[in-house]
Amino acid sequence: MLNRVNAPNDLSAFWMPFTANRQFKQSPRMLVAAKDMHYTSADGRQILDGTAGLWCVNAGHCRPKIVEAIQHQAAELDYAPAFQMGHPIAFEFANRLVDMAPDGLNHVFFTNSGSESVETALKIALAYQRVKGQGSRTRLIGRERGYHGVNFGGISVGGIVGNRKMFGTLLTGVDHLPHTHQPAKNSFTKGVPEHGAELADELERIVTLHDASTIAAVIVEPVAGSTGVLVPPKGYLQKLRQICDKHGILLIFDEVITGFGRLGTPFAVDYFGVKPDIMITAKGVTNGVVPMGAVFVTSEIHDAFMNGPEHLIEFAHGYTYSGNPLASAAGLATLETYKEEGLLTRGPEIAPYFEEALHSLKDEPHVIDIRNIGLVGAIELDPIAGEPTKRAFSAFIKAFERGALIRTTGDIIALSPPLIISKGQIDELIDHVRAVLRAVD
Ligand code: PXG
Ligand code: PLP
Repeated sequence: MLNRVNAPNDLSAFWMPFTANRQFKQSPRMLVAAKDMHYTSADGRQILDGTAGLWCVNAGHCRPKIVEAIQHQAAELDYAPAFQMGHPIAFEFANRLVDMAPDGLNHVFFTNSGSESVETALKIALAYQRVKGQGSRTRLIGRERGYHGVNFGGISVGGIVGNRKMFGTLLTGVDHLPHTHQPAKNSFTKGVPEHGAELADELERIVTLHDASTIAAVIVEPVAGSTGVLVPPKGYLQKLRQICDKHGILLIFDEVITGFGRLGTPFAVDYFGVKPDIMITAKGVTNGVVPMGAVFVTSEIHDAFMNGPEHLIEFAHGYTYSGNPLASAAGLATLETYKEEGLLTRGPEIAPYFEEALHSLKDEPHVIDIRNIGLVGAIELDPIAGEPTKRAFSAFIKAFERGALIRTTGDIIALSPPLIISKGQIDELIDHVRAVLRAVD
């Protein structure tokens, strides 16, 4: 008997992620097709994609090379076991990724998402300290307003109360740096804010409290994405690096959003000139088309594991789909598309235009701050008294009705369009936002 009590078009079976399910199912917003900068909605409208899907479709939608590569791979080798077996395309993809990654990040561990990449990175950090004979280094330091996905390690080091409070005691031995958002000092800054580098010194305080010999790693997003585009103050990341070096603590950058061109450079590491020991990526690694994540580590970390009897597994970790053939094929074609079109280094050409367009919203109703870097921007709205998030959510709905996909978090509108966006399309996107700001209560 069918375990289904609903009509064929009933929406109730799918418990949607990070969605107001009841609201959505009363008036669904369905996307049925996509091409380049646009989605097609179920009612046949063209929707300008202001968010690259969920910050992942960096090369735009349904790009021919990527589509062909997946079709070909699905027919040639659909799946191969990931443990104790290999298939060439995963190795080829890893080599190409390492070639383009910042110097020194020479090895890649494949996962299926940003969240899995985060868990993988935290486990590598803990295990690395142990194989180096520093097993007392078990603490992990995250940051307030950090987003590191939704699995237990990630929400433990993450700093979003709503994502943590329902789930018990989480990982033990975690502490948090303060976030770097200082609207009183930095509001309406274009690019990197002047004030706040000293917030990195809080790491010294945390080290003094716990002792360096107990701390394995610090994990931060170079630019916090999910909690509203918090750009690090000038000199802040450099300071974190120095303090980590001083105390033998690993530095992990979560580049799930910043990786693959979002800041106008291939990685945030390239933008800020600060190198982590472990770099977490996902999303843009396959243009979001097939789920995949990739965790980059230095040779020093990788080689530390390559000890002991050669028939033994060096690191007890991995996923059924690590290096999946379809994902690897999509990833290779994605890198080719990025390269052919120069998409990962469009910063100098397009970011200043985006910045000016975004900041032209400064005097529109409800706007209390605007922040930007590369091709990501945030417009923070004054919340409706007693009803936080409502104003931004209604802006989101109105934008969709007008023909633009934007993203909101709290009362912040975040824009992160595909990197193929033209100047005309930037104007169009900003015009939609302007009209929406004028229309919302
Ligand atoms: N780390 C960071 C820095 C992220 O931004 C993850 C980890 C988790 O990735 P997965 O693939 O497991 O979702 C993310 C994901 C939004 C939004 O609009 C942000 C993310 C995902 C969905 C929506 O803020 N970031
Ligand atoms: N749960 C069970 C019962 C499994 O057998 C496996 C993998 O074999 C997993 C979870 C993990 O799945 P994945 O490797 O896709 O993360």
